[in-house]
Amino acid sequence: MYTHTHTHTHIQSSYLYSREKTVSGNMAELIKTLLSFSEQAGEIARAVRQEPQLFSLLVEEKGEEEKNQRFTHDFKTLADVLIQEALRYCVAQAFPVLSEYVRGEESAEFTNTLGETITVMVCPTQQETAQLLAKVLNDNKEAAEILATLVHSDFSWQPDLEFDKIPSLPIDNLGIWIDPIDSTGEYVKGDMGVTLGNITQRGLPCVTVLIGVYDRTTGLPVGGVINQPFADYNHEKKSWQGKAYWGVSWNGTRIHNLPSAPRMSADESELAVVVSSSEDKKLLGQLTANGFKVIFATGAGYKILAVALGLCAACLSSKGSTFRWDTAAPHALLEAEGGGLVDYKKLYHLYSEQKDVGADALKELQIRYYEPNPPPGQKWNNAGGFVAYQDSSILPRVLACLSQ
Ligand code: 2IP
Ligand code: CA
Repeated sequence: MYTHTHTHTHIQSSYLYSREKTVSGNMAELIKTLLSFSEQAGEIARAVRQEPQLFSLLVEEKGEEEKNQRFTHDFKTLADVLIQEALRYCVAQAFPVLSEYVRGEESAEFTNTLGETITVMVCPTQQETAQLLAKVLNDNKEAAEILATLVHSDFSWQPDLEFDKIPSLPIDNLGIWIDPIDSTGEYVKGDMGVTLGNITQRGLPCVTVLIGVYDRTTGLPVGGVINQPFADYNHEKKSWQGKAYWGVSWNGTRIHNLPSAPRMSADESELAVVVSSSEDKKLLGQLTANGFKVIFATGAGYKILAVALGLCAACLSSKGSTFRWDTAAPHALLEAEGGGLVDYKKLYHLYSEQKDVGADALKELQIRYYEPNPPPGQKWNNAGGFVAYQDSSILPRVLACLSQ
């Protein structure tokens, strides 16, 4: 098995890799293209926020049927829909064989303030895209032009050295999940961020662009890209800088650009578990009573990324508050590190019966990304919750205290 880590790479402004020029179908090219796209998505996300008038124009409330169980007010933004549709376009251009296998959180329909419903898509030319976007933006041609320019820009970039180590694996049997902007609530609010230790609990740093790649036969994640458009704030320049992380795990190859931070050992007295603020209070009490440090953070993608970055030992969600698009990308990063993301309820049940969970059982319990849940459940809901880990030795300790 091949594993390699190095310090994470900031995407540089000196772009050398051009995705437009690569149409070959292998894993290395796919990840490069997705990473380059994620940087473009980050640019769109930042551009929309930096223009306050544009931003207020773009925000609209989600329809009743789309509302997340927990949020009374949930938002989707044109940035969300635009990023998703831009990925669909980008994949169709570079990898036609995958074009019908891109799934996303958002519906491409957007209603402008005049009540007109428009299907947002990227058109063959910048001019056509600008015309379409102008309709969404109540004929604000200037705003439409800025966005169309961003969408049609060729975001080529300098790949990090690890890329050369990704084997030329075939891609024909893969599928893609995108959550164009995870933590939309924080994106709309736009706060700078509140941190506890190394973890940002809320604010713009919790916003991520999540792109997960899975095997259509096994349903398991095989690659992923996470872009954090608002990772660091530069006070001098008064602007945000992004970070991007990627990982590949397939047929014994494990490679990623996550930092090689020292992993926490299960013996450490105070282990951090990151959870949603809506997590079950009894469960939180059991964790703290057993020496775990419980940290609340927003953003499903950000929380699991925190595990992949080694900032906490695990991320736990006991309820069905996330969807496949929230977990596919960070799950792939964890797999690339030798970790995983398993169904919480199934894991708990197995542990209760056997008081042990072996490697084979863990493989079985990994969340899969190919098939929807049977009715009456919500199609792509992670209904049994999940536990995300970098090192599986943490699981028995978490489970032991939960079954007390
Ligand atoms: C949300 C977002 C929320 C998360 C929720 C996701 O996705 O990541 O932050 O809740 O599960 O569905 P929490 O932060 O409590 O974990 P989106 O912002 O894309 O709707
Ligand atoms: Ca999400």
